[in-house]
Amino acid sequence: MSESKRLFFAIALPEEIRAQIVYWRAQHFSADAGRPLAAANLHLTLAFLGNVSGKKQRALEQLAGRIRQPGFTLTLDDAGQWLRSRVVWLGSRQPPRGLLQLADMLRAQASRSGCYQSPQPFHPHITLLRDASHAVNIPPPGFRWSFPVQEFVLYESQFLNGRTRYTPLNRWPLKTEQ
Ligand code: 3AM
Repeated sequence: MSESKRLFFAIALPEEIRAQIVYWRAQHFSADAGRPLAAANLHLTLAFLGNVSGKKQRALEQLAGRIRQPGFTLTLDDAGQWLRSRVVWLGSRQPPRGLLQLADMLRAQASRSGCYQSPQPFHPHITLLRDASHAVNIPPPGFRWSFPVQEFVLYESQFLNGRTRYTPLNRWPLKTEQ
């Protein structure tokens, strides 16, 4: 039997947006605010799958390949902190409908395939800092970060040599924006 992998579906961020976010984060948050995610790891999770066997991964990939959703523009114009989960995040004041529909579909497919899905509503966000256990001042994003989302990605999450690494395993296109 093949080994299981820790998997999640997410949206990747363009490299130049990641660089701008990391620069903004370094300007506004001190080292004791929390543990910054590496630039390469910045992403927006759509559905967390947990530990998945090779067989289940292939079934989930087939289902993902059947999704016919339009692309959308993602604007990162909101930021905040969740003290319970100890994260500082970036998000959208008005998440696009296409994003919410895509996450709904992937979460429903995951749930039907036996991957536990939290009953909590989906709050699309990009985690910037983890272990942010004390309240910090969150400035508004300095300017609008907007970019077209034309695909979604299946990532493997690994913890190796004290570091978290996210490796893209597969990706699927969204339909061209109207
Ligand atoms: O980008 P964020 O931080 O929202 O928090 C984990 C991360 O999402 C989330 O999956 C993404 C990649 O690791 N995650 C990890 N364990 C989880 C769990 N048990 C989880 N989401 C839900 N349930």
